[in-house]
Amino acid sequence: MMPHPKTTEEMMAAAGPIEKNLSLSLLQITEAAAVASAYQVGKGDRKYADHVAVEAMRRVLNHIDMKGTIKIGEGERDEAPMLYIGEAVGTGNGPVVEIAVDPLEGTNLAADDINGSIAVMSMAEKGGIFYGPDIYFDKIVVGPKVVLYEKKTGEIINLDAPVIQNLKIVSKALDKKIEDLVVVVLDRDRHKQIIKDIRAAGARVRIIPDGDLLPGVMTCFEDSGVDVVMGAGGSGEAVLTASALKCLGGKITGRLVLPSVANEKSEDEILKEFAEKLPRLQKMGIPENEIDMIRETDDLVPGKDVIFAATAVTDGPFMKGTKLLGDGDAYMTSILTGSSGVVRITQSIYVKDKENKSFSV
Ligand code: VTB
Ligand code: MG
Ligand code: MG
Repeated sequence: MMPHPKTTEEMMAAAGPIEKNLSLSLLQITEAAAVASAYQVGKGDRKYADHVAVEAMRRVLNHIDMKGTIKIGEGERDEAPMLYIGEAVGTGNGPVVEIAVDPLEGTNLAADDINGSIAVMSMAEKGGIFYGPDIYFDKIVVGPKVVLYEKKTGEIINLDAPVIQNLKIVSKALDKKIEDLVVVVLDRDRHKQIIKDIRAAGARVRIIPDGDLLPGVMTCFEDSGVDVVMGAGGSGEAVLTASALKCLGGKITGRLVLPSVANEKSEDEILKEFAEKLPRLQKMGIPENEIDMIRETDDLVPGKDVIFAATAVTDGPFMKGTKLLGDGDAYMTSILTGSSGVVRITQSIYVKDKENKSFSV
């Protein structure tokens, strides 16, 4: 017998305490960062755009009643102005919450006013977010239909398999010709081979300058125009992608790689970096023999009560960029989702002077 479909009430009831109590706070955090960086869009200073996003996030975070810890993000040392890995955030009263963050994902995109930059964060309960360094993560991201197909057939997406084999699985799972599949890949020298392989398999490649996190989320939306994301990006971005996938039913599979390996450096450089990074990795609970193990959605985000929010800074897929309406007023769209399965694409308008302002969206 078919399982009885869930009612909306049942879905709401399925939300854990973090989703129930902190979803709106999470949205406010990404919105605050997006507004702050919106003032810097097109100004060519990516570092400053990043800086204001970090500061805005920290200000809002520290008003929230929770015992939060940044588990993965950017900047590993305790030097302001980053939200550094290991930083304690929140008032210190309330639930224990683990956080993955990228205050401004796509700093270049924001600085040059190119589509796709977002302010993004995810949260989960204790032990719910992968604790790891800000290095690279080589990956394949696919949507829920592929996960279902894997379960039915036992044919599994595998990072070490030939590209064509993985694309054949996606093609069958989505019931699309390989020729019609769109694979998003970051425009980096390290991806020259994979781009060739995808094209040789007959699929299309969408090469993007930065920001392969949101395309990963898009794999979960039918007709979003993105079927797969492949290639190495930041590990923080991978955990954030995994948080969204966990809520939406998609899958990420991949492994951590050191920057020198990802960017094809000399043997000496690789050894040097390895020696530098190893103690740091070990301190985070990643022994040498586990650095390059395959990690999937549940390894990156073991949490059950997971929430994810991204607010568009510049225009992007299913979201309009943050618009500044004058006098500090702003209009923005976000995606907010949680483990219960509820997905919200929200619009927010911040109107500071209600009497003197007429506004449109
Ligand atoms: C990717 C991309 C990001 O960093 O994670 C990339 O999705 C990886 O770093 O938008 P490299 O630029 O060194 O390749 C970003 O471009 C910026 O965080
Ligand atoms: Mg980033
Ligand atoms: Mg960033």
